[in-house]
Amino acid sequence: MDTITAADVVVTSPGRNYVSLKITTSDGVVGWGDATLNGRELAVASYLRDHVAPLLIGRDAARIEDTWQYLYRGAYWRRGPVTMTAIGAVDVALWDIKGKTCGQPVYQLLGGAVRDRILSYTHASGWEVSQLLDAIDEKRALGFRAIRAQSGVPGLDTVYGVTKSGSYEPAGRGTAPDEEVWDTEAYLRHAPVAMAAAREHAGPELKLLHDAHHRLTPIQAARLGKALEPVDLYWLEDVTPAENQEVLRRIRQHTTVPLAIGEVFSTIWEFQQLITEQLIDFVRAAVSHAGGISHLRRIAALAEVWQVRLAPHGPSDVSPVAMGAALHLGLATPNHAIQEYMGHPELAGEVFRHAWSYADGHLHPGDAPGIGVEVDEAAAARFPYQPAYLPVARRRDGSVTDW
Ligand code: KDG
Ligand code: MG
Repeated sequence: MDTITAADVVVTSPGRNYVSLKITTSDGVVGWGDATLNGRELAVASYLRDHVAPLLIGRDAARIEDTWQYLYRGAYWRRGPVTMTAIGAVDVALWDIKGKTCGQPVYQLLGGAVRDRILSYTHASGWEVSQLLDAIDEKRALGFRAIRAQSGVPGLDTVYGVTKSGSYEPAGRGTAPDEEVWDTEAYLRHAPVAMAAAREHAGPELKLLHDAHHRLTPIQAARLGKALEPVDLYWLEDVTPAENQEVLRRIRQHTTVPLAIGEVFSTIWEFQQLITEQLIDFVRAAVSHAGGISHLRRIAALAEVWQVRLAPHGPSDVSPVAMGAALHLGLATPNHAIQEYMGHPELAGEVFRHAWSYADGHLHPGDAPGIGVEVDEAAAARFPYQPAYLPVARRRDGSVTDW
């Protein structure tokens, strides 16, 4: 039996913060998992170090599902992003170990490839509409056939997904979150104009996506969906905060725009109503935040029954380790639709070496045994953790709203 002999947490900040879990076995096999939770990195690091790592020592590394059940059901205080990200890191590290032990890429252990490559989408953003159109051209020149488009909003200084300076990273460094002023009415006036310009510029074939980032009430969401119907979006993402899933029914009654939700959800139970009532078209959970490969696979299987497709979250805060894990799952999952690929800071390339690759609008996990992503611990040590937070949004009257 190959038992777990060590579970170590590596926190590093090559351009942004990443938390990785390294599991070592008695046979000397090392597996890596991603435990990054944007703006709450140290909470997961502590959960892993203080409450999970000691329980892993001596366990059979081959028993991935049993370990998942032990960490989920065996903890009375379960669910939630911190817990589920920690469990996800353990799960991915154990799949990595199993793949390395078998000498197979993980997608082979999941049943083998059901597609040759994975369609990906990236982000294009511009403060002015003309800059957005230029950004779309740049991303198309890189081969992308699916692009998420976000623009600035007249009258606002900060808008989700876009900056005046060009490059965009959701978390700001510092010991407290930046505070942004948000005006939903101004956004609702401008977003249909910007997206219509994007469609007119790009032509009919480009898959265009847009993220409303939890900002709307149900009736505002319904109105935006209707207004965007002529744009023929691939999806409209996170229209409402969606803790209250009943409201999605009302939105569905009013618009046929495809809806994508779920990057902040971490369990199948949070998706249950959205999927079984067909309130969404795409599941947006990340391997890292939703309990790893084992759990996201289960969410995808439930979604398949209801013709809902998997489209894993893949911004810069989903580390190259979780990106690799998502690609193995994507290659082997019939109802996988598309993988978000925002890219990572250049410095992250010094810490994470990955077998997955991008070419011509598509991603592939590669054929290295396991997940195919290794963390260079010496390089990681050169980039110590930097406090960083996602912003907080306030309405014009000063009250806090969803970011
Ligand atoms: O950490 C927050 C980001 O991951 C999130 O804002 C990115 O909405 C996002 C997306 O769709 O990539
Ligand atoms: Mg999103």
